[in-house]
Amino acid sequence: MELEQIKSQSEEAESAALAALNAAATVSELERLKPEILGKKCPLRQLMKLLGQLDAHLRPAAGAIINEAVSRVERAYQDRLDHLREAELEKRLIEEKIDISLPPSFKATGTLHPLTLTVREIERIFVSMGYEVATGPEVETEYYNFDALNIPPEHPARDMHDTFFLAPGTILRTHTSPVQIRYMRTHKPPIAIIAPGRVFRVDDIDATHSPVFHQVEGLLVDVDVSFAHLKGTLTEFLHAMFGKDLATRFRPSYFPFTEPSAEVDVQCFACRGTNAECRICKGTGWIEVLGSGMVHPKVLENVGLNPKEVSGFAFGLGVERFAMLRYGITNIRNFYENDLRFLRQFQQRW
Ligand code: 2U9
Repeated sequence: MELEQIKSQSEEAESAALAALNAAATVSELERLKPEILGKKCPLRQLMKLLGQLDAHLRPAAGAIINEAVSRVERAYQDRLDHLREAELEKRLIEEKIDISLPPSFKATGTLHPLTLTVREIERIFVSMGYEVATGPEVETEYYNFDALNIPPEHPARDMHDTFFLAPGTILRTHTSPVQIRYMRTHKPPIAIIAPGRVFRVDDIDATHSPVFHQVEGLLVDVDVSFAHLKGTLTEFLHAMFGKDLATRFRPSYFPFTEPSAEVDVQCFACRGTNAECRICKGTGWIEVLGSGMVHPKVLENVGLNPKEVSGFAFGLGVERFAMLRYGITNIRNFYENDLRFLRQFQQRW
């Protein structure tokens, strides 16, 4: 056996191995080929068995020829593997491509009603001052709606012309004050709540009146609550609602459930009192926005509190009136007709 023979057999086996691995078209095909072209029993390594038939001094050279051929096949194998893996990844990336540049299909969502937006704004301001939001039934007893609030049986508000009567002793609530009566019966002072909700009064519909409307009332009861607390709280609220630079004014008034009582005006945000023909304030320079007062001692007694120990203030506002001022709406009917052209103007964008 000659060195030349080993050399030519090695070259043959090497080119067969290289041809086979270059013919493999996929990673898995190539991996399946591996034992056949680089395994212990592959033709190239089998050539080592022929070394015994060579003269001893030729064996190292022959061994080196075979080993170098194996190394080249190993390198070629790795190169081919890298190439096929890359090609397959590239193909997957193209096939599985997601077009993230497409705009989403836009679903039309509902919009919050301007009365809801207004109630939420009022709630946000009072919650920030530590108040809790309380609710209660719309069908009430005459006791909770009137008697507990120091409204006597002969009071005109209790007339059939003003209140919706249901079964004897039950009515549709005319204000949310009964929510606060119920709350005081079940909670001890300190109490700080607002009561938003729907209320009902017999009324003909016109641009500013509706038999169904909404109120937010508020109540604070604790030791040593004074009219100064009422003034400070409501001024803070009106500044947050209408703007810090607007003046406020407290005028004496009367309610059966508060004593003393006050109506609260805010300076006209449209003309600030500079336009005698202003449509918003009717030339007065002031807009009436709140009723308020110190909770009547009788009302505290009616819920089992001692007016010598605790005192409180209360207030009430009409949500429709607030929303009309806030959004410049001139007809209350807009709130209830559900005309989408009206409602869409309050679409929130975020
Ligand atoms: C309790 C005690 C007292 C709530 C109050 C007003 C004044 C008031 C009106 C505003 C516009 C009703 O919607 S409106 O027509 N409300 O002027 N409300 S004090 O007083 C209370 C409430 C609960 C236990």
